[in-house]
Amino acid sequence: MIATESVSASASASATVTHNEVIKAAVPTLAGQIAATLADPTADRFSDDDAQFLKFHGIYQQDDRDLRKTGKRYIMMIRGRIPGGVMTPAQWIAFDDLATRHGNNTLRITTRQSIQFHGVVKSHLGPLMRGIHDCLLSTLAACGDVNRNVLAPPTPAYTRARDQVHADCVRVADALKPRTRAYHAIWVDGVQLDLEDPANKHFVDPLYGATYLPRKFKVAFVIPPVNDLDVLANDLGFIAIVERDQLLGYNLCVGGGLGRSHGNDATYPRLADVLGFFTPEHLVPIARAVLTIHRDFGDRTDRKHARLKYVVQERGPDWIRAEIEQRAGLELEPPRSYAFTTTQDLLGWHAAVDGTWFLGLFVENGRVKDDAERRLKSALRQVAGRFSAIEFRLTANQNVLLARVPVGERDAITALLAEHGVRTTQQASVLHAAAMACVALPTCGLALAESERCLPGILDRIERLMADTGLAGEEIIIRMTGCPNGCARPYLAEIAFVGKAPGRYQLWLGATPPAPGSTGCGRRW
Ligand code: SRM
Ligand code: SF4
Repeated sequence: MIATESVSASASASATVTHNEVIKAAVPTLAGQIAATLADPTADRFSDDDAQFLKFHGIYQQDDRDLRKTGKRYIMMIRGRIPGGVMTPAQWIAFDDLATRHGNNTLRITTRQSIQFHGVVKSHLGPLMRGIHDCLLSTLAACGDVNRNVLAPPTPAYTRARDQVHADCVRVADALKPRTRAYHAIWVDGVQLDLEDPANKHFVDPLYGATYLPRKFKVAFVIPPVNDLDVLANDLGFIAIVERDQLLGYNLCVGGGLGRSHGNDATYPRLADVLGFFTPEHLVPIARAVLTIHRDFGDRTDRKHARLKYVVQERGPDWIRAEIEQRAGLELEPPRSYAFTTTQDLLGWHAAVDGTWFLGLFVENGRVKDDAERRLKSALRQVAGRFSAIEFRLTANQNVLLARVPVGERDAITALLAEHGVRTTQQASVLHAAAMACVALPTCGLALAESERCLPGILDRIERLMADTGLAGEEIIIRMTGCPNGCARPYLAEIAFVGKAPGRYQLWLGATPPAPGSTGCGRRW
């Protein structure tokens, strides 16, 4: 473990910075001893410091909590970096194969349009990471104190404006990517980073500096009236203002975030402030400005108080607006009007404006797997193999859209899915279709209670209650998390269950759709 004293002089002016700050300052390449441990067949885990560096590479060291009574069995979770959630069929096949060969035979679509592998033991980590690289995707910066996967509207309309918003999402994701060469050295070349090379020896990231951000940073793009990714829950949000298929620019939103801790009222969910409007050419300078404000003003002494939302809350929207304007070299215009009408995905078959079709497929809590009756994993694998010109689009509601489907191939896809027990109409009741649960047990080290594994049964019970009270078929957005960190965005649901202890949950009620004048987050009861 890196000793705090040995690096404190270079770490920071303050002696009270967290250990994460100390190790980042000591190893700005983020290489640590990862390659050495990876090559050591006797080691079943990485050191605690390397586990922190691994996050920047998109990897979490976990243990199977169902097995804890008989000792710790170390496993890894690996999260993809997939801006806007768009994958080719070839990439889907590669991910499917990697999950089968190296993971727990499931793919987990996340609330940020990505895919997670679970249950990967250390000896399988190298081949899995290499496989992701070989299919032209990456996991760099999927976790860690950096910008995370950038969200974009999944609905495939293929209009000029929508394509531009998607391209902007990719542009921002690239601009905010960390530049360390350690990722390539370890996972692609399979070697320890060469620290004799001056470029590595004296490496400091040009955007992030030596100590990266105080905490994670999240960016999302949305196109009203659909807010299918909860844009105001992000550190930085861009609300596209589109008129007659022309992207006029974006309303800039800053300071959202949902994480909190039980019994610590200094931590709270917060919706972003809508600060102003700007035209598209300012996009990257603005994104960099907001990120560097977090870098320079975020709290590096307390990781529970380190998100940008606390800087915005404590210094106020006028301060942050002025700081952004100064850093990006522009004056924001007043926000343009917009309205959100839904947060939900379009399930079933729909026509896109370019004449192609897309199919929204319900994935219960994002878990792509084969059950006895519904063999979704095999079905999607077959679709990807047979229809190589289509597109896979992951949604932030944990579903998948099959897009760019020529009209002539619709029926063949419907039939292939049906063979695997996957319906394209009436896929789920309205309650199940609108709900989300985070991963929680058995993999999440922070879970205090079940979530993904128990929400479906709870929804069934609520549905029976609703039928008894004459409310059958009403859409109510219900979300559940195994702890207060908020990974399934519970504080933005109409009803939320937030785990406190095994079998015990806080009840949060009444979030309203994020919109100007809305009260936003739900309230605890
Ligand atoms: Fe999350 C930590 C899963 C979206 C707030 N989140 C975790 C970890 C990595 C647990 C850990 O640190 O050891 C979870 C891994 C569980 C597992 O076994 O897979 C985890 N978070 C997830 C995912 C997979 C939930 C899901 O069911 O889909 C989502 C992955 C998104 C992605 O692809 O990047 C996920 N996490 C979110 C969101 C929702 C969002 O971003 O829209 C939030 C709330 C928004 C926010 O960031 O404020 C969220 N996750 C957290 C937090 C609280 C951060 C905070 O500010 O306090 C933690 C805890 C932490 O970072 O220390 C956390
Ligand atoms: Fe784990 Fe808590 Fe996130 Fe659920 S909300 S995945 S329990 S950190």
